[in-house]
Amino acid sequence: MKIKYRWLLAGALCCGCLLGNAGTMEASAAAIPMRGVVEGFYGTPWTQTDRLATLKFMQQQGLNMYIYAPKDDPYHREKWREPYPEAELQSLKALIREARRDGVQFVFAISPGLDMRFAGKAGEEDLAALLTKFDSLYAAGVRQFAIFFDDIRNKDGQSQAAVWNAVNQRFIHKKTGVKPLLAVPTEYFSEDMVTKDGVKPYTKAVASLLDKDILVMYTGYGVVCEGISLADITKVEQIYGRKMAVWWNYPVSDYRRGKLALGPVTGMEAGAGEHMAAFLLNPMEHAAMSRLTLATGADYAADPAAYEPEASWEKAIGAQYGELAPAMRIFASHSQRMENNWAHVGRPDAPDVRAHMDAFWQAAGTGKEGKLAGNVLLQDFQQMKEAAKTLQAKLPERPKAESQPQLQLFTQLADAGENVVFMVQAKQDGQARIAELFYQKLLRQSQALPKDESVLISEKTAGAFVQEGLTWREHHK
Ligand code: LOG
Repeated sequence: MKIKYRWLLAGALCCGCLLGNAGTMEASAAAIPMRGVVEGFYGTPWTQTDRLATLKFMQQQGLNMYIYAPKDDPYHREKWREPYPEAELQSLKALIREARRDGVQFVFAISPGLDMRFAGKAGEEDLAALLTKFDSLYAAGVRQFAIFFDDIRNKDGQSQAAVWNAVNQRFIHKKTGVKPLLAVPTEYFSEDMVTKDGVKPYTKAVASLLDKDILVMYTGYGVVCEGISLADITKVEQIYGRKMAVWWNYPVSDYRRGKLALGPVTGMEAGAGEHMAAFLLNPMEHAAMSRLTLATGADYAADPAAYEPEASWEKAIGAQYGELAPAMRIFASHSQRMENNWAHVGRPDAPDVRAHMDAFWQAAGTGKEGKLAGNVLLQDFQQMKEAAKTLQAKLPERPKAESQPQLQLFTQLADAGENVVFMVQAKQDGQARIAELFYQKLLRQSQALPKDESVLISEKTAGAFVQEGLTWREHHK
């Protein structure tokens, strides 16, 4: 473990300021009271090393809450009734100690909803099992707890509320020094809470029955969505009769694992932050590469009204990557948008380069202008290749390991992009045979690209440009 932990130190030395001079941020009066990380993603949970390093990082960023909720820790979800084996319990204790040192509130979450029974004797037994589990974690030093019912079949709001309230009254209120209980309901995004006829039965039941001192988390209008509007958060605040905690699903990438989410927190409407009791970011399974977004989330939560995504992102890149900042800025710029048929979040990938591409196609075939537009793009591709090369050579071990596949694809796309420009320019210069050679090369390069979504970057910018080049060729044989 000691050795693994070194990447941080090595990084600090190598980059000058990976950790060093960030200093501890003071919370302003405008800060969202609880702010931090919910390790709540599917997939390989963070390692102990990741978690210890993240807690330290959080302290430097002024983040004060870490919720332990890895979906694939069996003792958190699937085998929630079973006690932690001794070794795992010792690891948790070490985290709790570290969190205390760092001024971070450690919250233990359980997700019992896959098979929890609610009624009759079986219901009593399962409630008892949950309380026993919480007892063991209280003994280990945990002073704040959460019960999550997201992503389950059960939609019995009344029974779920009874569990939350029973735990609240029998455990949270009874034990010394325990902070309010946190809850994630089964309808945890606002579009799922209402129909055109009003609030749905599940949410209505939970909202009306749940003890007022229980903190409720929600993810915005969707699971993964563009942002939190003032109207949306106040609507949910009214439904639940309390200020909501936000579970923010960026930079989490478990639904699109080939992509790194490296952009800033975006889409937070003015005034929405004042209605947040908590702001918690769900990170990527890649702990080191999650830090760019986490730093911007820290800025947002420290003072929502003063937050500027671009400035905060630039600051984070500079603070975390030092002399590598220019290269990281180029790479990260191409890896911000997270999108599929149901998820939409983050800034578009490299919009400046995309604009150059659009200008290039617009000008293609128009002589001098086309040449100029091509040259601008060639410069972009050159910078991309240099950035990837620099990062491959100089990134500390952990961030490098986490971004290796994407760095490689980034280089491939820049190479192929160059060939598109060369091909089009040769054709326009009347050099059909040379254009054909570039086309053959482009074809080989495009065939070498990953066929599935296991590695992704710049899908609608550098990625799309390769396809656009092939399509152009189809029309200009
Ligand atoms: C899960 C979460 C997952 C995220 C993104 C919540 C409350 N729950 O759809 O564990 O990481 O979406 O895939 C979720 O967001 N469910």
